[in-house]
Amino acid sequence: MKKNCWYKVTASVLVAALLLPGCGKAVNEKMASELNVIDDKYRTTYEIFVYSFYDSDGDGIGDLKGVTKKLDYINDGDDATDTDLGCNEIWLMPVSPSPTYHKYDVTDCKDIDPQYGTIEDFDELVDECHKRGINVILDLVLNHTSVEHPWFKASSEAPYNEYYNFTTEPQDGYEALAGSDLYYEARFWSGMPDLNLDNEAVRDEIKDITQFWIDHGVDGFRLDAVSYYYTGDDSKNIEFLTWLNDTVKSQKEDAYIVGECWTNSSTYLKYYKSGIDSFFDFDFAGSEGTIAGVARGTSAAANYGKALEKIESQLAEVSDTAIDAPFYTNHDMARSAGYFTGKGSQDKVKLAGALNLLMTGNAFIYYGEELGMKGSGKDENKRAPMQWSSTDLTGMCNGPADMDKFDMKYPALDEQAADEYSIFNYYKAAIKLRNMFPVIARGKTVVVDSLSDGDISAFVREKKEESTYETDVERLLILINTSDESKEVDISTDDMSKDYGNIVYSLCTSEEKCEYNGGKVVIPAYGIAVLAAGN
Ligand SMILES: [Ca+2]
Ligand SMILES: [Ca+2]
Ligand SMILES: [Ca+2]
Repeated sequence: MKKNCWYKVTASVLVAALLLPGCGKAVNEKMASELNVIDDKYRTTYEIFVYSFYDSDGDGIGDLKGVTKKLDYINDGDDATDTDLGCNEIWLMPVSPSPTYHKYDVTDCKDIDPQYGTIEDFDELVDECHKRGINVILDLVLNHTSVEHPWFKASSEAPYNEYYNFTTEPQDGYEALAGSDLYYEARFWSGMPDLNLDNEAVRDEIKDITQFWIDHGVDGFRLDAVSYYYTGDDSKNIEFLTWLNDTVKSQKEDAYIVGECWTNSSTYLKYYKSGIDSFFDFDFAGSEGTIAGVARGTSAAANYGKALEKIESQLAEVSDTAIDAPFYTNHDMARSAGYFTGKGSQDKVKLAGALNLLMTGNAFIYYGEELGMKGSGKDENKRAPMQWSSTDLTGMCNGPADMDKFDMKYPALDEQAADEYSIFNYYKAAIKLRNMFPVIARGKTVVVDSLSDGDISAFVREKKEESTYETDVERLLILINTSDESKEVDISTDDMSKDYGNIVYSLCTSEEKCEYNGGKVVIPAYGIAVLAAGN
């Protein structure tokens, strides 16, 4: 391991500099300038529902100019500042014309919904992202269109009669077509007819659509509902995804593609055979996933490390280009504020965020997750307006019309930004940890069994042998305390971990910090200690 200057600074100074914004400014700046942001596909991606993010023109609906205005919040492009979150990719939920607020039923896949702005606004957003080192991936809805799409409206005649799936008999997943004796496939809702993806003309249209957005500068795509392409037929889905991956990569070799295959890992692992870079890791996500279970304490801390080791080895087996796409919550899931109740619930919201951001791969955060926003029940509630401020309502969106009225559990951004122990500042510190050490996103996990138990997850994150990126730190020991009390972990007698005498990062939920003393690491309740070798 090469020596570098900063981690020889004493642990206590580092801890203060990293975790107390505004404290130890000189060291803070030094640390920030040491960020190792690598231009590859192992990013930290911020999912944005444009409708509810930031409204630039006062009509109450978020828009593309609004996202552009708020890019400095996501990443200001300057490694020397850390007022920004530090994400380096955004996923825009659908932005094309649509009759609904959520816009997953598209009427023109090669345009921008007028509620969101114009294609010029889109070009400007992409430019401004790229200036800041932020990649842009766009939601691509290929399973279905809107019933209002001109193709469906013309589907009584050639060639559009073959763009969709019609039958003469009623069957599961089909809807009666008004004014005819036909039924059309519509797996989600009568307003969303499924496309016939076997049709060559439909595939040509898709090729045009991906080329259109690549010409407008996007860096990749998020694929909606891939297991519904051919409902119930994984091999046909994989065949289509292989065609799509080849098509997009021939248009843009380094495009990043992530698919939504809302199943468990035994199914979505198979989909990696298609060559698609990533599939969302649903096993870890949501109120019943691995992350929430470990944070809640209903699952042993040790299970987190074990689950990481397992998914990483399964991914390595199925493909040598597979990149995990961990996430904790998204627009279809209840928000995290409601996952935990009682004592320690805010600590658990924070810890869960870190368990997501400590995973290997391209980690995703859903807008507002970094504030512990609330929202459950109907979908509209999960897509509430971003809480910029509760006093200055500039740019505040109205949110979906059918959203229930409810109060947030935690304060808005301006208040949280000023509180060094807020959920927001914790998330920021967790993203910074991810940016600072390239092995966190790109390495592999090796569990330290002898130190792992119900309360402690202990593992080494190390650079994979075949990896070529440059890093000064090739190995870290990560110790996570998921319990509600301080724990002392004796690493001095364990062969795998005894050489890690240097706390390089301490991610804690309160003013208490991790400490190293003569082979023992003291970790506060819900705290995370990150150690490098040496002392
Ligand atoms: Ca607007
Ligand atoms: Ca910055
Ligand atoms: Ca389908």
